[in-house]
Amino acid sequence: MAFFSKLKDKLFKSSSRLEEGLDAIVEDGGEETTPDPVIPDPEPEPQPVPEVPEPAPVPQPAEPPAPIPADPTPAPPPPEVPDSKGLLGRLFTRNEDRMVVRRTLDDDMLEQLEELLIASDMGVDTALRVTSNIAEGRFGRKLSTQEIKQLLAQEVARVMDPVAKPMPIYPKRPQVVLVVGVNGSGKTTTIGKLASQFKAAGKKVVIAAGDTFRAAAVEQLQVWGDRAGVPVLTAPEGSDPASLAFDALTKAQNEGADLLMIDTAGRLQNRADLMEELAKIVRVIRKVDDTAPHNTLLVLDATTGQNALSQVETFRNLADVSGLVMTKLDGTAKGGVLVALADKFGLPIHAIGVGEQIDDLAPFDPEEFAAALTGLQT
Ligand SMILES: Nc1nc2c(ncn2[C@@H]2O[C@H](COP(=O)(O)OP(=O)(O)OP(=O)(O)O)[C@@H](O)[C@H]2O)c(=O)[nH]1
Ligand SMILES: [Mg+2]
Repeated sequence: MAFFSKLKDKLFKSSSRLEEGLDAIVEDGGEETTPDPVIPDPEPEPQPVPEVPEPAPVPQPAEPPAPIPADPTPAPPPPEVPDSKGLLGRLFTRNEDRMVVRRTLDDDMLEQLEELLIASDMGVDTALRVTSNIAEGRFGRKLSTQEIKQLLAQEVARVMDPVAKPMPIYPKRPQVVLVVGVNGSGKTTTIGKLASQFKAAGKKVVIAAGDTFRAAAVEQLQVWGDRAGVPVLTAPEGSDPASLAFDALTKAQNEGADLLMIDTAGRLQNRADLMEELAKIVRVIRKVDDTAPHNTLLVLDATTGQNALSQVETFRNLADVSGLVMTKLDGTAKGGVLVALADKFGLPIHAIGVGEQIDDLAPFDPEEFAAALTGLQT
């Protein structure tokens, strides 16, 4: 799948860390083995004759015998030239290729696996659970790196499956989406990307520039609004973000918008005043619509690793976080933190950011993510 290779490329740092670690673990105490016949051949079978011209089932009525001059024998199945040519050589190469290092799954190996997963930011609890699931029923078996990758990807996908949910869209108009997170996590960028996607899906979107602290923040959001083709409602620098949110919602209602996305200033968990301000935004928009906000998205930066866990805890206590977006999964070796988040909180993961461009926001797909994270070739 095209997207898979893109995600895998983008998650290169996470997958290469895991891959290198797994290779080292298996090689440490492993031994070369010929392939176990039970283990499925990871190489794709050679495709039968895609290059051979179609035999044209219906005879061409009065055509001269011209069109396919190169093929004098019409009926017999095409000789499999590549196979017959180098059969011995091929078998030989394949045997060579398929000599694999395997290591017996024992306590030592499990411990090393746990350490590797912890080092990949999966968190201690999740790493232990994942490894014990891998070990179950397989203790004493010889496993290759590829087999461990498959098992690991399977376990990761199992943890992630229940949380992979796109941002829900409700019939309520305007649906209010409040976007929160610590400084620099990617809130503004994510709003721009989401606005562009919703607009492309036919929604009438409005953005409110609730980060009124910095003039630059408003300008940045306006750039994203222009890119996405979506209006941005602003207030003067230093004005009260809650009153901007109030005005924006009133306006969005009057204009019949489908979605109002409210950007907010980045706030560190330890700044009580900023946290209080966020609570005020929520109180004030509820005066216009007591069901708002309908989504509170917490944007997390994957490069912060384990700190993302405490961010979820803090923001969840303060603003009823309904879903997560994890940004900057490109270029970090800490992608494993997403597994820890899913395992610990079970909050929906709506999307992942894999770059700075407008289309670098992907829906979260557990199987793709698991394969990309573990470096599994599919
Ligand atoms: N590589 C990469 N960079 C990203 C991604 N998302 C955001 N960024 C970059 O991260 C930086 C911060 O992004 P912003 O969107 O400004 O973050 P913010 O949360 O709005 O920041 P504050 O408003 O200052 O709290 C910018 O340089 C973005 O281009 C992503 O998925 N991948
Ligand atoms: Mg911002």
